[in-house]
Amino acid sequence: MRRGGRDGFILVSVLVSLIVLGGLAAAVAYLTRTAVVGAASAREALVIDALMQSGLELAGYELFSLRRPAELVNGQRIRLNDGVVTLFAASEAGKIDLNGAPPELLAALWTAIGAPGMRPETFAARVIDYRDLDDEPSDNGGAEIPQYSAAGPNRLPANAPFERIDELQNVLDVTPAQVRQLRPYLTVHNPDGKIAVLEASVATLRLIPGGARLADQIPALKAAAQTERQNEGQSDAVERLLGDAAKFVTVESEPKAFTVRVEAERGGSRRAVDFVLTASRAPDALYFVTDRIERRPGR
Ligand SMILES: [Ca+2]
Repeated sequence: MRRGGRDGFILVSVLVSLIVLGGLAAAVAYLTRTAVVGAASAREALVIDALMQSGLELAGYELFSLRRPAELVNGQRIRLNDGVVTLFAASEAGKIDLNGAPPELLAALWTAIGAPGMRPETFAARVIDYRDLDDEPSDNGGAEIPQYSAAGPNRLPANAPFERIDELQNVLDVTPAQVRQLRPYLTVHNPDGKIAVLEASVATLRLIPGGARLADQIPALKAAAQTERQNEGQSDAVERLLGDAAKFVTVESEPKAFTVRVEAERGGSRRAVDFVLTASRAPDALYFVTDRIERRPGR
């Protein structure tokens, strides 16, 4: 009885040991498997990073060194050793700058998207009051600290330049949905505020006060001179089209800043990043990457 009890005790302790050992073995197996899976996904991430970097450097070389127009870089699909990279590029010089644009241009943009709830002049005044350093509300319904405070707690104008387009939704009575509509026309990387005619979309040219003729004729002019962008004849022809739009635009074609989206694919993995590339004045660099935003692949 005593002996049997003792055997029973031994058996129980062996059983406990086996369970513990079994548990340990399972844990070790799990950890090993996790480490293997982890190493594979770390390698995958490195390869995607390398594809991304190659795409970015290729786009930078084409835009700033070869000075290819953004529209020729846009849509390029390149097969590299280990995957595929797709490039999308748009010149920031062809967009309306939230910090540099004059009120007439901001008002024209608001009119173009047909946004309700605010007069175009009021939108322009509020954008300018949000970014200017002073606390004096502009005419036409501008807004500074008292108007923001009345709208709710923690509401204030930045009284500093916009750093991102998304910041526009902090401007009094501008909604996130309206920011989404405005976004394709806007930038914060064209600080002198003039729209580069040869870089702008037709939709942007069309909304510029007096820009309808430019919008109608620029596409044909660009197609004719696609390979000779520095061509004087083309510049003269564009100059003649400017008319009343002249105060809002420039014909200069010096590359300044671009948004480049690089989409990298390999196997089932995809990644997309928007980079902002800004021309550099440093002798050893053509451009700087001044912003980087992770995006969902596909657009
Ligand atoms: Ca202000």
